[in-house]
Amino acid sequence: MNLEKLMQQLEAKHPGEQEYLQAVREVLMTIEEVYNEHPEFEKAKIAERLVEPDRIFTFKVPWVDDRGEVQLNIGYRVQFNNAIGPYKGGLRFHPSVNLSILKFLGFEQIFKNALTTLPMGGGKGGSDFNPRGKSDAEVMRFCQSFMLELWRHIGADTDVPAGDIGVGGREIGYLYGMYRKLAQMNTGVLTGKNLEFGGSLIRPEATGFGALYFVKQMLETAGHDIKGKTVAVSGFGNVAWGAIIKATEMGAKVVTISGPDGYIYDENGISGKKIDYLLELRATCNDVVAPYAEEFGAQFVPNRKPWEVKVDIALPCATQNELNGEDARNIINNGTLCVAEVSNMGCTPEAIDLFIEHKIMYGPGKAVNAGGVATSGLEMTQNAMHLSWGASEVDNRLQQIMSDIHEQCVKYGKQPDGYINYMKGANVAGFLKVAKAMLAQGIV
Ligand code: 2IT
Repeated sequence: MNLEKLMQQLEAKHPGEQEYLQAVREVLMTIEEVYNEHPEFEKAKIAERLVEPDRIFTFKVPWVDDRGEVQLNIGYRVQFNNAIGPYKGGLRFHPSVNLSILKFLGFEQIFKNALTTLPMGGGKGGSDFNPRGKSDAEVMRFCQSFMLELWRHIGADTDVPAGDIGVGGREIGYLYGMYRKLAQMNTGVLTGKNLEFGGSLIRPEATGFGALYFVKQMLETAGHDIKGKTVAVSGFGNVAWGAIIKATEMGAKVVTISGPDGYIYDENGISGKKIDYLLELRATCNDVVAPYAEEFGAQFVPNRKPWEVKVDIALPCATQNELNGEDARNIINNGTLCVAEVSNMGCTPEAIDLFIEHKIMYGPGKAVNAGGVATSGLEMTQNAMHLSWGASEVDNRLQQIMSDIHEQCVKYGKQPDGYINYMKGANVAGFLKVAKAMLAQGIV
């Protein structure tokens, strides 16, 4: 593989798509060695075929707001790779959404889904719709208009969307209602559904729970116990919520959350009804964390990120590239043991290089946060069987899956000096599964 040449070609075809090019470079860099040991990969141009999405749909989403004014957004679905199963991945509704972001997320999803051990390909979609300040009725009309286009391209055995930033149970409900009406079918075409119409227990908690199962194993592998450790979390949405619940249950103390307005430092720990309060904050749709400080007498630090707080474990739970080189230097100086991305591509390449250079445990999003999509996979399984499992059945499977992912990372990421490069391990394990599937299925 000629990495630089491949990147140049990709850059020429997709100019300025920074997040997408960043995600591709990271994967190619870490798989280069194993790729070159398999001449059959080069011969079948696996790398070139893997970095290009199978197809992309973009569509207009017109809707009417509460004042009767017509609004327009753009909708997207990127179907990236379905060599090992139907396209699978979330929908993101956020004003920052563009093709670069959705292609990076779709690309990451291929390897993440491969790691889950379940048969799911990679896809992602969404819209530049901004849910901030919107009423329920506006969100419903937007979701209905969005599905009016999307429904043609998805299906329980072809492409199964779910939630991501800005898309939770409420949005999935509206999307599902419109799909059911248009397709005249009740199927597992979306995951993250409410329990009454085919959703799975534990799915709302799964991303955060899975992340903590993974972090616990990272720590144990290095001879540490999670009990009594302090944790910095960024974000305050669904992913942060699940992570805080499980970290607290495991005996760790979470001392921060954050929003676009700044971060909260709560030295007493975010537990009990403070965790429930996060759901209330989210439900206001104002996208701020400052009210937490007034409610519980904690410290609010405006316009700053939580990575300056001295903790044992750092968990980015907000969005891509939220932790940069400067943050990484703070984290290293503070003697932090472990950084695990619960958000997708939470750390910049500079931050990751610093962690690896300083031998700090670093878990990449595609391994750490895979419990979310894995439990979506379990929701698909239950839908296909027309039954539902109890919470412990789902949770046990989730724990087993996270443990399998950890094992794959160690297998392919352990260095001769004993340091585990989880980024390399996750990328190589995910890649090998997909590459072998592509190879076996010919040039298609
Ligand atoms: O980034 C992710 O893995 C998700 N947003 C969840 C995707 C899914 O299909 O459950």
